[in-house]
Amino acid sequence: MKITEIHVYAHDLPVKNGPYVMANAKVWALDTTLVKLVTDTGLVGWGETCPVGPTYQPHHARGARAALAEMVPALIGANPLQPLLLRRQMDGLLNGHRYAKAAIDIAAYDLTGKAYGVRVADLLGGAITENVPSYYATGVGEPDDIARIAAEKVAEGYPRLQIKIGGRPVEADIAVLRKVWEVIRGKGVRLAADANRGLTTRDALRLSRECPDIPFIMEQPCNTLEEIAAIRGKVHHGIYIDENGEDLAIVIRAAGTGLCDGFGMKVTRIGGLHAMATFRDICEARSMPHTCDDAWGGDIIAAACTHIGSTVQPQLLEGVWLAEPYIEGTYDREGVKVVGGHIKLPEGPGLGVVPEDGMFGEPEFSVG
Ligand code: 0XW
Ligand code: MG
Repeated sequence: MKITEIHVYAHDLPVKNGPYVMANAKVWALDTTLVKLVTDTGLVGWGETCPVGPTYQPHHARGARAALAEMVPALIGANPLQPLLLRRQMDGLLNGHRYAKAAIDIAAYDLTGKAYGVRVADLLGGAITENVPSYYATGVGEPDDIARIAAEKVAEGYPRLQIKIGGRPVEADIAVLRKVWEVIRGKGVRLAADANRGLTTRDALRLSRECPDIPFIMEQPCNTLEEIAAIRGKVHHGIYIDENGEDLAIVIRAAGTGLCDGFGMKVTRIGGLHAMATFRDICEARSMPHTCDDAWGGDIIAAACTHIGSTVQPQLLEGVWLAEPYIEGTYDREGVKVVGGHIKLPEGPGLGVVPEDGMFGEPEFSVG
């Protein structure tokens, strides 16, 4: 099979009741990038990448499209059924920019699944569940508001909550975590306090010391791995790395040196589903829990995260986060949805999401 055409689209995803607030980003709408691979067999595959604004990570929407524009002319004629070789070819065309390469990788998995008549989860090793647990991520907010949302989401069936903190006086974050704990205590819900790089080491230490009775994990408390290493031995809580987990080499280093207890991981940041499966296996080898998320994105990203999430050992899966509860609209009739805190694995073949014809308008650019 050969790739004969590649089309790249930009598409707007408005945030319901925006903005969504994190320590370093406030978002009202997301600019997502869709990739359509067309082959000489007539089969097509879809990929997507969607940074959550330009300040969350060193990624941005127009950067993704510029990186794709750099690579796609040379991908005409490539075999999409060989994601590893495709990744190596992309690495030979452009250094880094894994979040853009991920859109091609996801589309290649979609095509491969369609070509063999199987789901992407099967290509990734096999699904262990058809009903994949999710988690709910609140924004940064006031104690009463966040505690109300926490209670609602637990009642809906979410097995885990992630409370956003950071970017303000740490007293406010401590008050939010205390209030949330009051309403969810005893309900068996796991808790993460995600600072999205937004705490100083001083405030991260204070947060942990003032909440020794609340069993949250601290997700990406500080900006750099060095800052995390500095607080690692002094805090009472487990630490997960998210934004700093930029590639597999960092994951190996963090796991190998005991820098963290788990990860928040994004399919596009690590380079796509191929790299994400390797990440999953590294974590399994060291019994490290992790999420299978993305920064943001529509149904293609949601399906990709759900397929890989379905293959993770249940005791190590911290959930698959979807943007679906926060955005309007779906790419096909069904969409990929969180219901009762869980996501039904799409049936496939491939990703199992077939965007409606013309729904992204004219491509921003095409080759082939
Ligand atoms: C909750 N998320 C997976 C989605 C937001 O874009 C950021 C994020 C995180 O864990 O940092
Ligand atoms: Mg995070």
